[in-house]
Amino acid sequence: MKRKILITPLVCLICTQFVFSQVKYEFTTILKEKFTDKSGSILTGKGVVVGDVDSGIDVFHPMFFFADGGEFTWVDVDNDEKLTFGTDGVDLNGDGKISANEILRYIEIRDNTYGMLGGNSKTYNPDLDFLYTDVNNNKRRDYGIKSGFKESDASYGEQLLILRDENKNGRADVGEKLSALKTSKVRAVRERNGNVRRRGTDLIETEEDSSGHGTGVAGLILGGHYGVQKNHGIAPDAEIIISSVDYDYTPRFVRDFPEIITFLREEKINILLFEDGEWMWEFMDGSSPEEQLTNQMARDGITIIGGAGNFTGAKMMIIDTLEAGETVLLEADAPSTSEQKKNDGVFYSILWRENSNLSFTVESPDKNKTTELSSGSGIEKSGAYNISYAKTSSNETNMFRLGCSKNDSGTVKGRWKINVKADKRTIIWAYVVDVSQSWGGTSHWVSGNISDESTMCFPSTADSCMAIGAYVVNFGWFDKIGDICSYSSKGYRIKGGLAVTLTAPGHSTFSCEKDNGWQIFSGTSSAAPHVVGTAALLLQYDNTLTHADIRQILINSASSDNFTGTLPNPTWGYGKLDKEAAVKFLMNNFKKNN
Ligand SMILES: [Ca+2]
Ligand SMILES: [Ca+2]
Ligand SMILES: [Ca+2]
Ligand SMILES: [Ca+2]
Repeated sequence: MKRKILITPLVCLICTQFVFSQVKYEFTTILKEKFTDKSGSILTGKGVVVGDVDSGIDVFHPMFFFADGGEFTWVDVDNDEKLTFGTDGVDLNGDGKISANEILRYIEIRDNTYGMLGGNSKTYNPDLDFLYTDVNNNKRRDYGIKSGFKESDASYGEQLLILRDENKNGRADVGEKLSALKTSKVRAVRERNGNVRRRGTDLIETEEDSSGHGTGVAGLILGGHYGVQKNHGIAPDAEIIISSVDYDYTPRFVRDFPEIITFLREEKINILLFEDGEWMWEFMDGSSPEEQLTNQMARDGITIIGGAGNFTGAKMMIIDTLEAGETVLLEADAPSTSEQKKNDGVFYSILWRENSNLSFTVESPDKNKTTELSSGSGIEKSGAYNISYAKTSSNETNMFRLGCSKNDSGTVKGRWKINVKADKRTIIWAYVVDVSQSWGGTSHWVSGNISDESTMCFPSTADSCMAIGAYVVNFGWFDKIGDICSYSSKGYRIKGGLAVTLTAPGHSTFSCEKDNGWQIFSGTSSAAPHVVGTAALLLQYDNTLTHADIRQILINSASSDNFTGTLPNPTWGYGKLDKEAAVKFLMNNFKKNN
């Protein structure tokens, strides 16, 4: 899958064409019980603002508008007691007549779930599809600036509506109500170039979601409408602000990370969600300015949550102990093409915490070697290759980093050998990645002590961040339902202490997809939004809850089973998210510390 966004590829599903429809699947974002806040309103995340570091969002998806445009009864113009598309209508202007611009049609929401949701029926399914008034009678829903709509237009296009299918028979019966969708749930988007789009000003002009990832994440948190359709996000009345990531070609892959986080802080969000995972050229010890800023935000009361990463099993990490005077050989293979991209760069970083001197020689695929490198920075020529290197340190962690390319923009294909020598006993953490920035380990270690012991990713390495692992629901490739996803990052932080705080449903869950679709959404990308949505419910109940309060509530209410074993542990953290138990714990047991 593209970049370091925390989703995993669907290759296995795509090539096998399973028929899923006969099985009943779990909607992991629907609470099994109804809860109300202190004033009697249902807990839907109302009043809570989530900030998400992500790929963007499809602001036109019907799941991202509040149903605040009024209630209407549809009019059975041809008197056949059925909702007849292109004939029947809705009297939006209340003049007692159905005018040409009030005729109803529906959008068939594309069901990209291999039949799991049972959509794509080519008939109107109120559980999944949306109604609209086909103002220009061209039989499709027009929307956006290009079709002449403005920021002030309800649902940013031809009027969207949802059916209140009161008798739950999957049809529009005479007398059943429609709710008009109006206001966007998206408060603002910081686009990839830093430009900010705001609801009420120019949100309608927001750039496309670059990969569709953020649309899936937002759908899990706050898509849809409580109690109306088959599926909706955990907190459908929350609002979201997206800070879109743009990726560079070399590490740090995320551009403008400080600005991305600062923007969300200034927007006064209640919850910050990291939907990006990095490992290259990071100290992984929480020392970066961005992680420090995150810690300050947590102290200021903002709840910080991130996907732990999909890094386990990727063969991109080595953990080894070198004795004094010992030399170890770390070997990596790089392909010429990496996820359809010419692989013209491979990167390494080696971290250690001891106050020891390490030296490195790098042998490029043409078997030329650098001199012994141990300090400073520069560029070494090694045959046809250029090897940039730097030794740096945070206050606590040492890093030796390498960036390797070939003359004349050639590929880095072949076997890379790094000899590491230590002057005293030293534990090293050694990472590799190539230009694909892929979870798939397209360039990966082939010798050395390849390890999955501690596979946590930045920026969930921040001290303040609740890092969320993913477990299997509905369908796993190789993993049992209920068990941890084999790729879910785990283990310990480099400073010690458990890396994973909690786990949540991550594979396979359902969310909306950009361009009017539904999709299967998987990865720690999917797990973290489940925790975010739950935190939004808690904050609606008590908006004085701090990051530490929410962490305590989630940990205390997390569940265990035969898969988790004794908790806490390095794979599961404090256990599986239990949404209902978390709300009950807050209502019945929680004592605020301050
Ligand atoms: Ca009719
Ligand atoms: Ca009318
Ligand atoms: Ca139209
Ligand atoms: Ca009905």
